[in-house]
Amino acid sequence: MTTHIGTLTRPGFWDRGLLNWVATVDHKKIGLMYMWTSGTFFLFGALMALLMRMELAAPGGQLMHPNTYNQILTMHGTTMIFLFIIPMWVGIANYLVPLQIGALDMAFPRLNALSYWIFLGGGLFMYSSFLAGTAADAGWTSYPPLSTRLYSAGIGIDFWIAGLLITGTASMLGAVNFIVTIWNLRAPGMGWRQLPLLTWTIFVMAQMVLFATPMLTGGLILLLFDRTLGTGFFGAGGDPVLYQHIFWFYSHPAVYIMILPAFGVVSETLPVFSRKPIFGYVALVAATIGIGVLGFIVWAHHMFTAGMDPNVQMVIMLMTMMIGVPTGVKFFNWIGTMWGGSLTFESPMKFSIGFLTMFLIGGLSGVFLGNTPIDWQLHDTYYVVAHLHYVLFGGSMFGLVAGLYFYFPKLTGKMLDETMASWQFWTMFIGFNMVFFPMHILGLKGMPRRIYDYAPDRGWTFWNQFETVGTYVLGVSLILFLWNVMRTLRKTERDAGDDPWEANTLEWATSSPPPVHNFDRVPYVYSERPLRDLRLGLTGGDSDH
Ligand code: HAS
Ligand code: CU
Repeated sequence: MTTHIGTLTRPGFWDRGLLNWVATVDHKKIGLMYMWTSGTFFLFGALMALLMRMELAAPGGQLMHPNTYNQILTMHGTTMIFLFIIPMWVGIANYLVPLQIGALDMAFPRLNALSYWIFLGGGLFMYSSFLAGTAADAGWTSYPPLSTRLYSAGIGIDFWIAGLLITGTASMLGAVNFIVTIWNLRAPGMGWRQLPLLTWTIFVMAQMVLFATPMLTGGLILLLFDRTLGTGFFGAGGDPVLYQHIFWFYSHPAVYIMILPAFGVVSETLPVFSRKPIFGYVALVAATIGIGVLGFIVWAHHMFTAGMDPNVQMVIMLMTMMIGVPTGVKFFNWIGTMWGGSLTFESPMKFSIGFLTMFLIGGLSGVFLGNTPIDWQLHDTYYVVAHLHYVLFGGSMFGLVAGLYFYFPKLTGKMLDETMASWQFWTMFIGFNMVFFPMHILGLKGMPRRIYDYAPDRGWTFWNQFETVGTYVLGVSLILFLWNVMRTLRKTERDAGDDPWEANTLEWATSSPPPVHNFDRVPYVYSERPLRDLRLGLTGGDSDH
């Protein structure tokens, strides 16, 4: 397939087989490569989760050496955050943002390809530490002194640092690209008030990436100096709490980087499957920006127990409570969108509702943890592990799967099987709650996080066993999803059509999958629902649809 548009033109040699993917600068292919790569990293992350749950199923050593457990714990968290959720959203955004705004491609197609290859290199580099014998073992937060040479002498943490520096570079390049694309390449008529809500969340997310990531970069370089050059920024003679400030100045915004696109996805799906306009478009945009700003001033709620002035704790606590407000605004708008609508429960809607309910639980446990006296009790217990999985799995992951079901027909032209999707939803919903709800109870019973074993007389055994069984249920759900995807990809007929869900935004105006140049003709945009305008002929016959 040869293309004829500007920089996209490629000679025939590069059009063949794999070369076509290696040399591509098409945002859709790059998006798919991000998605396949991060999906593969997810499988490794999930395997490590399974191993941890098998180890914790009963008191006493089961499978592995304690240090192996630490490595698996660290690489599980790192993989899920840096190599799965964030790049998966980048992939989805890569595919969809230019389509949603009616653009030909990203603003800098070559930079886009470069970002992907740097990301892949960083991920593989980090994983190669397994081949070198030791992976990082100080948790995904890598706090000194645990992460200093004194406590972790192997090569693992050095690989971890370098890997993150590389993938961080890819993130920043990608962020610049998204910002410029959304700023400059919108379709005629599409002002900020008409920008699709998913694109809005990507726009804010990209700015958070751009402002937060340099902080992590700086911190990691100093940590690397401590480990390799014998400096004392955080380690011997230095200040380990300084590392925590730097780390969380990045990583707290990072949690909203992981949730904002999920907010975007449900803001797209809920109106479609409620057959109503989104309730409170402006409020939703304002809340997205509000979260983006507030996300930068609450980082110290991760450090309440690190020894902090009580007055500072009070301020951080209040800020942390405040971030529930824009999130709550979103919540009530989503409920307002569904209220009185003609709801249908196709797979994207099921997962969107799964998102709403599960993220609510995670958000509320976050508010509890934001209260200093409560956090003094619960910090570093399984309660925090429960919170982070309700927001990241119950939130980001459910939102992600909703998005995958919603957009799969656009990406492939084929519809996934709804019966299997339903089975997948229920196994995921039940398995998820089996694994993670009891973690609240275990945390309240004092079970610390990041342990590889526990004594039989602590009363933690039953719920740990229960959680391990839940992990198998989640495993079934994952297999159902992969099976559904593989089976559907092998189907020959394209049964989806351009707009299977009767959706609202421009990506549904073009064919499924879209042609290389995205649109034969970009319609003029009059509202935030240009496709509905076209369907109902509200635009004065501007189009032949
Ligand atoms: Fe969090 C730890 C507080 C949202 C992810 N969070 C983590 C960690 C991760 C994570 C990964 O203050 C662990 C890091 C590690 O490894 O150590 N988090 C919050 C708060 C919110 C929040 C207040 N977190 C997220 C999101 C994440 C995420 C989103 C990723 C996707 N989190 C904390 C705190 C810790 C923490 C402490 C440190 C714990 C420790 O000790 O280590 C908020 O953004 C949540 C807002 C959402 C809601 C729900 C919807 C709102 C409605 C409005 C009405 C509700 C009101 C609340 C007014 C609140 C419906 C008051 C009512 C009550 C009934 C309480
Ligand atoms: Cu936080």
